[in-house]
Amino acid sequence: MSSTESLILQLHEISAVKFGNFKLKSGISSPIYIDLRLIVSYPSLLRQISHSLISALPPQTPYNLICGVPYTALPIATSISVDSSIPMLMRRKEVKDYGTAKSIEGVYEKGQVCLIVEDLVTSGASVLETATPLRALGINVTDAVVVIDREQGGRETLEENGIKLHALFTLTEMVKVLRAKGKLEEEMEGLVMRFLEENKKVAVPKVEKVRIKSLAFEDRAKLAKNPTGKKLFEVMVKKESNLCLAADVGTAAELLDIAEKVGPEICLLKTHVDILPDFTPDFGSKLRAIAERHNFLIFEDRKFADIGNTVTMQYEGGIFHILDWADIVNAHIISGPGIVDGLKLKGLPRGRGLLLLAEMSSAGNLAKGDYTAAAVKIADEHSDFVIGFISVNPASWAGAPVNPAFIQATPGVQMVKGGDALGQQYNTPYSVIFDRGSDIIIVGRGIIKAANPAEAAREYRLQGWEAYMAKCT
Ligand code: 5BU
Repeated sequence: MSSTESLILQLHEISAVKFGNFKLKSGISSPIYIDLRLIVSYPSLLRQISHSLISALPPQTPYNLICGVPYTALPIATSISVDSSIPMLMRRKEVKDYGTAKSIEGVYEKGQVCLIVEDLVTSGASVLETATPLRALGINVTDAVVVIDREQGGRETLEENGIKLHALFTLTEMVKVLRAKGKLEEEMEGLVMRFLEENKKVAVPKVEKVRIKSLAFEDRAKLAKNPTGKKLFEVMVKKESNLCLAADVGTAAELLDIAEKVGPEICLLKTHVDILPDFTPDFGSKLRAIAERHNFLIFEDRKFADIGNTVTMQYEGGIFHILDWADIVNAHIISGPGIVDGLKLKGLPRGRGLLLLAEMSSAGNLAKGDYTAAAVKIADEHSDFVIGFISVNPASWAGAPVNPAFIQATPGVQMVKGGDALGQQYNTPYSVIFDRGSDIIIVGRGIIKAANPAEAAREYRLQGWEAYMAKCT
């Protein structure tokens, strides 16, 4: 019996592979269920798997670091590291909002090569989620080794991202061995093979969708008609940053302080000026001085929503004089295109830009479907003043492709998918930029609540930029 056959039989023996009728996390029913977390209870099997994984690599495979995809592959990676005396790195799935807020733990140098270890590859997304922060730190990732390849597009997706996949066996091979060894009835084999075939078809379009190469920000800057839109693209390129800080702090003094600290990492700083109890008329000029020093733009998240005539007054007047200091403001389109005419009347002569709210990040919001499409239509009619959208999933927008001169900026971003107690919904930087097709990540509490906001901002910038680079190659 080959060592692969022996491994497959042992996995079946400990019920890490089961046949029957299982409801998967995604809601679909599956005749096969694989749970390699169980191997931590069988040390000799764990050792055997680690040895086999290393043997599965071609002899010339370059690597001097090992990183397991959290969580199932962590013990496997640890076992390989201990066995081969090659140091390991650990990726945090959730970045702590205290301490150092690092996503990669361990000692490394730029230019080292890290082998990624994973238990099961389906689409390849989880391997990429681990490769992205490593690459962002200057660590090379060229190979990934995995116990089981589900053959659902993962190999191809990783190949396109410069990662060669080495698998101990495919799911089909596993099913064939179990059938040959009498562990599986013919009928169940048929059910499983049919299930795999059907799910292969489901996975393909998803993989192809994320592979549409994006136009670089440099090229999009040339298409922008509005000077602020153009400048924003240029700042992003110059600073290698697609990070917007949502500076929702308690006072104007704190806001100016965090702007100074985080300034080098961001392309844009977003304010809610009406939450600052110590606002004074010189706030705008103070913030603009910091923005100039660190080369970022200022976005007042005012969310205008009234008729054109009213918003002209709200934009330039009152206590805040937003028009004087904010490069960018945003507006709902609930009141119709007149709101854009009103804001444009004041903003365009000053070279300002406008973002339209096409989608929102909060649970149950009503900005979807026809509403989102209406925002795109209004933007097209005012592309001299509108610079883009607040959006959540622009890659999913139906109809004609959106003009690449428009910038997509997405709130609801943290290192881990989740939400808060009041309806906010979070996606990761990688998923927002790479999967959902946005350009700018807007991050508030993920940065301002970190013990070291500048360091946290740097981590968000690197992840956001790496995801953008991955989209352009
Ligand atoms: P957070 O701390 O990262 O959750 O802050 C998000 C910021 O983005 C906050 O200032 C919100 O007002 C803002 N926001 C949002 O969260 N969702 C939206 O759809 C829009 C703005 Br529009």
